[in-house]
Amino acid sequence: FKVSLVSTSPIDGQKPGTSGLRKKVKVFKQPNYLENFVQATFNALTPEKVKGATLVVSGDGRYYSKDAVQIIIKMAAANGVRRVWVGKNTLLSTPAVSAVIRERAGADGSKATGAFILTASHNPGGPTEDFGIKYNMENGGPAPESITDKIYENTKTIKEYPIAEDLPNVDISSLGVTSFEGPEGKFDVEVFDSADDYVKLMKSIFDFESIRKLLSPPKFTFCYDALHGVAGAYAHRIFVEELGAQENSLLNCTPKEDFGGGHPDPNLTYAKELVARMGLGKSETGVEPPEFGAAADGDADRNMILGKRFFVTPSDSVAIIAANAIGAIPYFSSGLKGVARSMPTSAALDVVAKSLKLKFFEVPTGWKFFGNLMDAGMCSVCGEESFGTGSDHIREKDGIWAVLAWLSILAHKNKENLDGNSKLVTVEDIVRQHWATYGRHYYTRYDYENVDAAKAKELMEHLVKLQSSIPEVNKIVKGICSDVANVSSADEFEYKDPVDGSISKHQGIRYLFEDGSRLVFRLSGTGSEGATIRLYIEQYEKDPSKTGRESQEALSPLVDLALKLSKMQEFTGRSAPTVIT
Ligand code: VG1
Ligand code: CO
Repeated sequence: FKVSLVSTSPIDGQKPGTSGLRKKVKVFKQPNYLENFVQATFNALTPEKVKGATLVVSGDGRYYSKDAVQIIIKMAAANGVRRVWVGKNTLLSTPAVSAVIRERAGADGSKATGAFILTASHNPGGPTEDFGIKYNMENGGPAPESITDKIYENTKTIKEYPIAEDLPNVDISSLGVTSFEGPEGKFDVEVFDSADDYVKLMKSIFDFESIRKLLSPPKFTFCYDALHGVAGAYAHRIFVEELGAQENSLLNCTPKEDFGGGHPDPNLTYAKELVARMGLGKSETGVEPPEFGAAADGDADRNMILGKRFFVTPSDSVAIIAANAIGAIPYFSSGLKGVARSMPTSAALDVVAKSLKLKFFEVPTGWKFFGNLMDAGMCSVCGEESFGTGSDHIREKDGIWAVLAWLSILAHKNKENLDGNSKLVTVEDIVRQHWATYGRHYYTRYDYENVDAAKAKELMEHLVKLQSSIPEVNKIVKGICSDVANVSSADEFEYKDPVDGSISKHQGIRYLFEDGSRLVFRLSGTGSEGATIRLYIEQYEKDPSKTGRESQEALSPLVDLALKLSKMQEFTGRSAPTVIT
């Protein structure tokens, strides 16, 4: 192939957010839009990460991925990349990409040094919906802010990019290597199985035999909903072939470019079919719900865990996994190096860390902050309130890993109960037992999506201004509601990375109360249009006789306070949030 230089000019708005660049497909389809971002990324990397390097390019298979992968292949070739690895049909979950970077070796021993992940995660897909792209580094984790800042700077000055225009499109639907000869030598594109490396890794972490026993009929029943995302490319292999689950326990497990028209976000609002099956819908289906249910988002890094007629709050999920990991999961048999959560995630994990005397870290929202801790051997298990849970087996959150972690805990607790008439320990039993031991963190998140960006900014500025006088805040608080505790401090969260000393400012507005309750306000960094305001509300209850309340009811005084304190309706014109989780 030949290399041609195409001249281009900067395009506004290519700043990577919490997890890469996410825009409407029609924005990505503008001339040079994708190309500029890809070249800005190549230019932000050190030369040895490009020239002669091996790169992974794949994602959740959403609409436009098949075009994007061919463009990136042609640009990689022109930039002197030696090999591009593509999952069959461009399918690789985000955790699988991380695993492939860390674990996979080519026939000649070659290893990947980075990846372009093509996904907009839980955002809908299709011609009128979202596409996205992000870059992951040699450790398998998202590029740190130092790199994403450089990428953004490069998008503002870009003048040209090289591309191998005459390189034929590669058939990404069949496995194998296609070799080309360019001005700088050989260039290979290898299409490989999307699941092999990931399945191998999962088998090295968990005791598949004990989970298989749990899943064998008739006692324990199971259900998994991939919401037509890329998790479907793994679910059949892992749950049915390896672990013996019934075929009909899989819902929406065929990956689709538009996620079947749905919103591939695993929560009680969007995972409707699973919610109904688990007995959490508005009306009962008449069929006894399974003991365990779970769902994933588009790129399979998120998870929702459900028991029979029971929802597990993600902040509790990571705390429960941390509290039970050591006996139940072989990977952790020698202990946990430490645990971490994102700032808005509830403090349920903090209580476990304290009681088990584990190192503990609180980081800004977004998985990239956990990676440094893990690379330094300081953290084994971590999680976010946004249905993200994971461990140091890779450098991304991992939806299927979380399901296998829960199944391992259930298998461990039910070792003696699978035969005969003894009662099973259920998901609900495990959660209630956890609350009895550690206390309960009532938790909810309100999202106001697609709010006018200027108004959202004003609301945030109003909340920051209020923070300058705590006595003034408490006067307002008492005027709104007399039975909440006093605000003890308020700030904007700032994080100093304990490994590299880098500082991230303005990571969310916090109001902290004397009884441990918290209100947190942030603007989303993953939307593609307007602004999304996230409001996180948390209240700690230590008294075991009071941990069984309905969460929205328990939190209603704090919710009311948060809405009035922030003047939510006044600024946004919204009387209710778009989604409550
Ligand atoms: C959201 C979540 C955050 C998560 C991020 C990426 O970010 O709040 O916890 O890490 O999405 O997840 P934001 O900035 O919109 O609040 V995913 O599954 O979209 O890669
Ligand atoms: Co995701």
